[in-house]
Amino acid sequence: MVQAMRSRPDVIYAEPNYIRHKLTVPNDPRYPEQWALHNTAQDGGLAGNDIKAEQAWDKTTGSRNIVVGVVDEGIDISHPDLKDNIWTNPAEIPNNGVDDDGDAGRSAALRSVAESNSASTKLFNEAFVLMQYFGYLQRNPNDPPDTDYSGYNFWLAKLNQFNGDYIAAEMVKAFISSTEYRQRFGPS
Ligand SMILES: [Ca+2]
Ligand SMILES: [Ca+2]
Repeated sequence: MVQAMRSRPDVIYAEPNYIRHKLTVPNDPRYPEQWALHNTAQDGGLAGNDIKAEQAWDKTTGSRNIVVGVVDEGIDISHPDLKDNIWTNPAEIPNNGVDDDGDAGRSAALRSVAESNSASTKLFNEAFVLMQYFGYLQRNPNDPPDTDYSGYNFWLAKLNQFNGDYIAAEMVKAFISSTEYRQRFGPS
């Protein structure tokens, strides 16, 4: 048909009227509920307000050569959408009591750093002082009156000096009796 049309002298060009279908949409029965991936206003939102996943899947659905690490509390490795795609360590034979790939030393070292007292004290102290600013003063530590983190750094140094003992460092007391706190929340 197209050939016949093309061979006519009065036709400049002829193209088939291609019918295109989306091929790369998940077969998950609950996929239509995923408005964040493809928003058809199914949840009362604005159609098209989504991350354009289908347009991206039309270009690529990824590669098995790319391994994505997800830090989470757990994953259902028997989930039908995941079970064929979960990475397993080909060099490690599970449950044989042997460290086949010889990485036990490295993971033990990482674990001891992560669980060390000094690492957790350091993180605790930083988080605690931030909590003082966000929680008690309800401000960004870099907002006035300290435009250069000097207040935050002062309290962090103090808490470090007391090895994280915020009671001995009288931190909560100092914060709730501070002028800034009183101005915001009245006398304590
Ligand atoms: Ca093993
Ligand atoms: Ca191992």
